[in-house]
Amino acid sequence: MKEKILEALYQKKGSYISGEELAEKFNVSRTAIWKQMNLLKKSGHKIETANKKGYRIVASDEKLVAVELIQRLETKVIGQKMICLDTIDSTNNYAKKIAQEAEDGTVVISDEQVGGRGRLGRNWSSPKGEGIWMSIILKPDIPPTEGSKMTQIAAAAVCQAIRATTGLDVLIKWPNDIILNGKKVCGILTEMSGELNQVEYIIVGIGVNVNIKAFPEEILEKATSLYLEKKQVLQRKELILSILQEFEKLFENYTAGEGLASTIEVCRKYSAMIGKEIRLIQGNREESVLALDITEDGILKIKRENGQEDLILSGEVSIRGKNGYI
Ligand code: BTX
Repeated sequence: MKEKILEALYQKKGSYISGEELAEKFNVSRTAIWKQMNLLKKSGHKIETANKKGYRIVASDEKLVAVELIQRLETKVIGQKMICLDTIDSTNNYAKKIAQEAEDGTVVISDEQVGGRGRLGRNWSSPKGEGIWMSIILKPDIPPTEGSKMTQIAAAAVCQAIRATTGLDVLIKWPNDIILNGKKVCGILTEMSGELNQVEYIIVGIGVNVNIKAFPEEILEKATSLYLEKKQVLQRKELILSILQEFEKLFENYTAGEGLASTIEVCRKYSAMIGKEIRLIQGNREESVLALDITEDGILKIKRENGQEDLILSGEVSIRGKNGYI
């Protein structure tokens, strides 16, 4: 009931809807509507009441609301089912719990993560209301060996979305980071479940530091936010919509049999590494190599100091810039 009323309010796009109309629509009393409005207000929705006019919703960026986002989202599948949470350990964990029953393309977003995860058990700082902490559940008909390509698709999508909505010159640090002025502004964590030759589901976790004002001491040197670089508070909703729309376009190209061509075009164009000397860390071996290219399959091609060329799969290595993070 609450969700349905919320949907009706958002459909009015900020205009008033009377208590009477709502009561009729849902076949309940006006008092019942009034009670539901109070519950909605209590859970953080801004609803204005005016005599004779009724109720209207005041959309704000502070509250991420699934029905509002879905109404504005221009996609066919990605995000058409969406869950917005106030707080959670990790949206990837939540997505995993619901993945088997969830529809393909379901998106889980949380205002805050208290156990946000990076790769290899690392932490991902996810303060309340200041970032986009979301996971996309995918159920593509592909073998698990293709899974890491979803990271490339997500990286290209986030890179294009940030560029389009903010004008900031973000770059992609292969395989899973988006960087801005040499610091990490977004990280991607792709996880998978399946059998040897068939994926059951893939979860693409995306964390974007949007309006973070200050970072914890231990990541101060390597982390930044869009706010800190742009010196302006940005609308998370706009960026969420743009990321999901870009993701769907690139993902559709991939599933339509085009391979990763359009994704790799973006990854190459906005690469933070191609043509640069980087530090390649494999286990406890560390060496300086030249990043040559990203292949059509999303694999990094490098040249070692002895002239030997090699292909590096994501997940095998850590990469640092010659003098620091990148
Ligand atoms: P990663 O392993 O490449 O990066 C993790 C490292 O990044 C940490 O060890 C820390 O040094 C640094 N770090 C931690 N928090 C931040 C931050 N907010 N900004 C910049 N640097 C940071 C990257 O892993 C993958 C991150 C994915 C996060 C998303 S959020 C939604 C989804 N749910 C979830 O639990 N994870 C994903």
